[in-house]
Amino acid sequence: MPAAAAEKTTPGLTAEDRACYEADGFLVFDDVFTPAEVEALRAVAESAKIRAEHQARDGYLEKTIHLLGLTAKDPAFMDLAKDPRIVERLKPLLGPDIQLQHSKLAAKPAAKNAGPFGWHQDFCFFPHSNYSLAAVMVMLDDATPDNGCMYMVKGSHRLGMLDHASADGLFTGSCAESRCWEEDPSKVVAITPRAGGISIHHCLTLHGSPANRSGRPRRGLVFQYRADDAFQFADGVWADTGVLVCGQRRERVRCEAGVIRLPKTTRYSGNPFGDAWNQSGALVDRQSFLPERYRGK
Ligand SMILES: O=C(O)CCC(=O)C(=O)O
Repeated sequence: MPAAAAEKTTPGLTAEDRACYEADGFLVFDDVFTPAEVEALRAVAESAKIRAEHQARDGYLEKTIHLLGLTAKDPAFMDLAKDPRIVERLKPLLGPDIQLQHSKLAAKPAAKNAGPFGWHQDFCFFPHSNYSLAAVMVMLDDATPDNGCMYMVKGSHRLGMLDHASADGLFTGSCAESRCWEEDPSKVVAITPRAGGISIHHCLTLHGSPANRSGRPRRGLVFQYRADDAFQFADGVWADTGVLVCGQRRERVRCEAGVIRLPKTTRYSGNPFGDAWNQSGALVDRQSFLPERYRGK
């Protein structure tokens, strides 16, 4: 559907949706995209170029692979990142000015019992000056407990940043505070949108996904969004980091995050805290930030 037509008919969130997000830290919607749209997205995800990149990754048959910079790989993914059916649902949560922080294909392999992904809070990977960040997963396959759907801990977005460090202080990517999902199993919810459905979760919502027991792949397209006034403190920037999906750049930073532990990793050569100080990736025209008379100098 052309973006302008969709915008007229696309709902945002109801008051009930907003109350649920506030209380639980996540939302699930089925039938956001039609079967034909899902089919078209699957075809792109299965294209020779993306398949080759996926298969070039170490352990792709056993591990969940996250192929980052997805919107730069095909315009269909950039269109999806900006689709009003997603963006209108985000505006009540993040405000009118929204950027992409990253995008990825999240592919859990078909091999039996492959690809468990540990409990974590997204924000701890890429801390920002405020918590106005939310991730959207668009399912290309039905998400089920059998194929390693995500699980989320209700209300965990109100726990603040949890410990994700090893004893010697390196960021591990997995939460070390198991009481948060073990203490009260009634708070642990399977997130099961069908293909074409989406989930939206807060950047502090504790989540993870177990191994795939189904023998079939489980693929989702993940878009991490941030409010324009959220300033990134650590981790990488990808080609599409900082791409504006709606509204404007206000060139303001809102600080509410308090004390933040920076994730120190060995992933980046030279800088243990990543290259976030750039704030934007190669797709963003940095000249556009400057007044006209300084551009091209
Ligand atoms: O692909 C998965 O199952 C996990 C995805 C996830 O947790 C994330 O992207 O933060």
